[in-house]
Amino acid sequence: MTLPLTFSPEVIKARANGTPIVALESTIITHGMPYPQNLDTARTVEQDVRDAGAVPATIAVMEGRIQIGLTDTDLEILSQAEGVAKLSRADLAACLASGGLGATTVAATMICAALADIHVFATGGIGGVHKGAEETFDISADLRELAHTPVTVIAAGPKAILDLPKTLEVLETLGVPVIAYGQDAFPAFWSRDSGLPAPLRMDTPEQIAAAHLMRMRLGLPGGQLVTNPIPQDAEIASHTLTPIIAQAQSEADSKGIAGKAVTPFLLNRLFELTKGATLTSNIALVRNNARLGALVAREMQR
Ligand code: PSU
Ligand code: MN
Repeated sequence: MTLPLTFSPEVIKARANGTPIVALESTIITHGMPYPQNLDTARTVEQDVRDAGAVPATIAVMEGRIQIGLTDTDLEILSQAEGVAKLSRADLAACLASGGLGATTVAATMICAALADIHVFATGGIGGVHKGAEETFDISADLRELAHTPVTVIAAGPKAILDLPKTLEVLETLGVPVIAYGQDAFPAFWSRDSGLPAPLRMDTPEQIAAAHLMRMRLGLPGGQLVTNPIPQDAEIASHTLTPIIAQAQSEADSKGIAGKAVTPFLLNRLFELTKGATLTSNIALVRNNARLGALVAREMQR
């Protein structure tokens, strides 16, 4: 049986020419940002990858096939579609088998990227261990995917809606290299410094690419998490966000929001409560990660 993979014309060309490719996820489009900013951002981030010398491959499931690279029409459909499935490792095959439409999370995007022989993936933030996980057991499948699938993921760190010390502990248990780019501190999405030290630090795309290739040579399964601090001018002070996150979290608890709905609910409430400031920052950090992703992909290709 052949894989249900469809490559966009741009990605087909890149594969033929040996141009470096950077995977991008689609849950950020369908569940992470409102329309029309989601569409604008998807287009802008793709262009950032091109401007940095690589080809973007935004990944989603459409009509029961894994699309590696979306056309502009695909992006328009996805950004406005209602009720798109949020696909993680557990849901991917079922959505494909039923011919459905779905957006891929970090975990599912890693799986699809690896199937397409793409080693670098840039996004905003990964999922992690949620606050109160000792009660709810809510730990994102993104963490185990990093331990399984050989893709280097460039993110701005886990969102401050998560429990960061527990997230780092789980990543350590799973044997996932957690690298801060250009600083010692572990970045926390909207802020450059979580107050926690990062387990590893790297200062160049070359180092990141070399470490990825070395893991493969050693036969170690899994990828790496590169945490790239948000640009300084887009940062939101943690003393501003902390009370707002607490409010959003308590609303989620009292409404009984659980499972897959937690992350989208919290992101949307933060957007409303900060009058859009979290979205502006989110866009800036995704773009920053896309540019670094392109540089790492170029190094990996050499
Ligand atoms: N970061 C964002 N927006 C998002 C997500 C992360 O800024 O929408 C998505 C990613 O796709 C990530 C997912 O993989 O949330 C994690 O969801 P969960 O906690 O349910 O695994
Ligand atoms: Mn979850």
